[in-house]
Amino acid sequence: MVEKEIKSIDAATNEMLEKAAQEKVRTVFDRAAQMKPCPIGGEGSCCSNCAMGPCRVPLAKNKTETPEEHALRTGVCGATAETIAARNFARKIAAGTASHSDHGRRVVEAFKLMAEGKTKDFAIKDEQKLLKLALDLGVEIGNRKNEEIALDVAKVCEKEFGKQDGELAFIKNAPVKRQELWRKLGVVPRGIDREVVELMHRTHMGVDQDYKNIMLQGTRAALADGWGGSMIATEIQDCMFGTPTPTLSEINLGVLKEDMVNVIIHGHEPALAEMLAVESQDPELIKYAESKGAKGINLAGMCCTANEIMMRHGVPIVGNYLQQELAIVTGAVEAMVVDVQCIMQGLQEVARCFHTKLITTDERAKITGATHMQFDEHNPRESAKAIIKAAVDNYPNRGKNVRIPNIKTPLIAGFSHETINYLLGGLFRASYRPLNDNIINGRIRGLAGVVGCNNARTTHDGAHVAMIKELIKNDVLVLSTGCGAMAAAKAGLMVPEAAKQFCGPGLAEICETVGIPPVLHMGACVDNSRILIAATAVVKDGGLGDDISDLPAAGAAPEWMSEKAIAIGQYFVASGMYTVFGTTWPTLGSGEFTNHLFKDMEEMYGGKWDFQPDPVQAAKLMIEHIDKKRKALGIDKSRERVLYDMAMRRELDAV
Ligand code: NFS
Repeated sequence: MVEKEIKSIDAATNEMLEKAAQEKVRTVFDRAAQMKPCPIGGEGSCCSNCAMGPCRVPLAKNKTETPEEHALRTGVCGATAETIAARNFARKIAAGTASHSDHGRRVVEAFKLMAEGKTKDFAIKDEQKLLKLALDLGVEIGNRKNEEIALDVAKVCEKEFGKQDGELAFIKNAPVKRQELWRKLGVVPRGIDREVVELMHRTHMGVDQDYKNIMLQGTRAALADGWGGSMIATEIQDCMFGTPTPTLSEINLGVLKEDMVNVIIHGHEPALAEMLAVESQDPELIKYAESKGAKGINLAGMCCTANEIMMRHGVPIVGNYLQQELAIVTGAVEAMVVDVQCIMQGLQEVARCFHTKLITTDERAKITGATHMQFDEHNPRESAKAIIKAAVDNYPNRGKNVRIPNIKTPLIAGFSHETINYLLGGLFRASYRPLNDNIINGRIRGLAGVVGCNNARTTHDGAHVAMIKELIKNDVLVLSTGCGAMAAAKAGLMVPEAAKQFCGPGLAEICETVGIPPVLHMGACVDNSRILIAATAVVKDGGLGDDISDLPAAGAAPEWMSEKAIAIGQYFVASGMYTVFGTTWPTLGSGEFTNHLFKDMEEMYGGKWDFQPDPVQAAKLMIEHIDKKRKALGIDKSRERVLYDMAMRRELDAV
């Protein structure tokens, strides 16, 4: 792990950290400084799966360990370092898959209520997408009403979770060659819940004790996330809330308003956020806010929920994962409304130091000390109204110590697969052709997905921004989601003007011609499924091989921290993508298992894991991989020609 020198590269974050220190408010940054990570757990060498342990099998200090010595280094039950590291890694995949998929399930439930007419506040916003989904899922369209079609779509999706055999429906969205490979290896998921349950079973004490076999099921569960739970979440959300299109908005703590009631929606599932976006505009509630002395109601988003409502409504983003407590430190937040995932318990302690009300809304995620206001999916509008009213009522309690950093950055987001298709090909000839052509001719060197969290063990946003800058400088078009996308946006990389300032000449030219930023914001973490779909669309458009593993493309999560990131990484790898993580690597306690992930996987899937905490070095590894793929495709020469053009152009510029 790289020792971090500064806490954040973001000025607004640093300003609020100073305020927190002055006011003696303890945040994640202080807790991280105080709590040293456990080195044995950190490398995946601690097994607490039974009560004979926890057993620790740290990496041998002695590099010349003999096989006999190695065999003696086991847990009480005899589990080897390999088994222990693989179990721990696989359990992260199970938890990550469960999180994304339980989110997907909730969305399907709301969609079903809508289709049955049991909730009047949601509707079908993207009819085209609904019909496409119906076709994909074998649901009859005919002359039926949209609601009838939607109900059948909901029922098919619902079954995907509990299916016991067969194959997940969206597996068919992958390139044919990839599907065949998965079938050959026996990793096609049957049902989402089944794969998670089986993985938990197989990693229980005394079950699967062959790391390669454990990882086959790990892969199956991860695929059930990327091509299952996450993809269902994205597709159904698009149907019900609209498929994102390019939207201009703003990001950073400076989007909070001193003279308004500030409501932050934080978490992941967009149903409540959608309603809050509508209700925060309600004239009666605004009047109510005015009666309390405020100028209005300012809704802003935090973490992945922020991505969801910003892409669909232009609602501004307050910040990413490591900024959640700092938003409260401004002293200007009346309510922090949370649902599930990436919500720090530390929020409640910070909220206690101010007037902020921390409101939990989901029965699956309560926080001791917080106020619980259950979100009722049958009556979403009423739930949203009640929450906003509670926030307004809290406005008069605001203290004197308000300071909002005067820092915010514009961004354009909303690059769904459909939007990219349209932007490149136009409404009637929507296609990825221009993208493929420009990859083939070398103006665009390749594609990179830079995604994932922030991590308090490394400089906030630092690795994301350094990596992305290195990539776009080298003509790699970046697709981004989650906290990574927010880091890029804050650094000014999500506006078309960034192309000229930060990109290599080939990528700059494309961005300027099409009018897009060099870093395309594709949404929240579940929307990594959009990256899979985009990669498949590139394959299908032709000229760049016949599988995702043939593409000059790579993935990365340079500041990862959550188990969801491991699930995402594993489905990227199993989909054929070279994937490099930063910060720390959780299997280093077993050289053999790490080798399995870093080497064997490439033979199996054409994609593999890698670990490189230095973000610029990691970007270089990604570029090396991209160049390797260009060479295999026989398009490396065209790239050389472009480089030659570049040199000529520089010479011309110098004259
Ligand atoms: Ni995804 Fe990481 Fe959380 Fe979103 Fe941010 S921390 S794995 S990016 S908010 S899920």
